Amino acid sequence: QSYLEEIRQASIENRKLLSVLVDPDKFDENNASEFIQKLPAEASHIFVGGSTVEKGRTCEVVKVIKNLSQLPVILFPGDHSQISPYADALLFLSLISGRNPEFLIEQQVRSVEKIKNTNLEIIPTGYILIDGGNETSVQKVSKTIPLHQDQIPQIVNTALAGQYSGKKLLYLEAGSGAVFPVSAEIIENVKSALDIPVIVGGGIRSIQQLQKAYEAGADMVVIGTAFENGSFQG
Ligand code: 1GP
Repeated sequence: QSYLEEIRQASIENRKLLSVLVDPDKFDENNASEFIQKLPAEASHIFVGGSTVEKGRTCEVVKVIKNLSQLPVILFPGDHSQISPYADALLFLSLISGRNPEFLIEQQVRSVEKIKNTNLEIIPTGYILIDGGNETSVQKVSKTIPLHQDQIPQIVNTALAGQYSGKKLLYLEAGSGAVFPVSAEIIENVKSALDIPVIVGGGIRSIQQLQKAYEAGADMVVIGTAFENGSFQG
């Protein structure tokens, strides 16, 4: 079974995917079963990760979720400390919109010892940070400047550079808690230029925004904050 293959297949068949992002620092194990039960029926994946996570928390959280849910659990790590062998797959991220070697290669090299003896499926993923109207923690932690929403050719070229260098997924990120999500125009342009599946996340809080992202061509949408605090406008 390949999780990447499932995402690719869904993309080909135009079956839209919805990933719920769990930030281990904000996850309350005591309410875990309630949280899982309340997830929308459309949820297809659970991502686990955050910009900064207290050491060791990721493993605990992944184990709790794996016990309660059948959904694939995919790591979406902010750094190498957030790698857990109990998850199903790992987005092996490179922050290709930025020019900070720490998140282009250093964290990746540092994660190898933790990954190489696990069964985690490694999914090379190009990660592009786009301005969402506020300074998000990914911007602060990565010390990179997001691409502006107007810079569409630059965003498309960055995405294509990711695909040409072998990334299997492309993630358009406005940052957790973004004021506004990645625009439909950006998603349309990136999707039509690329052959690989496109993931979109950051600042999506309503069914309208979710539909808009899907209609623009997102294969998978990631929602964290709005499910975390129960504020999603369904
Ligand atoms: C962050 O894209 C995700 O990486 C989710 O963002 O918390 O704003 O939903 P939100």
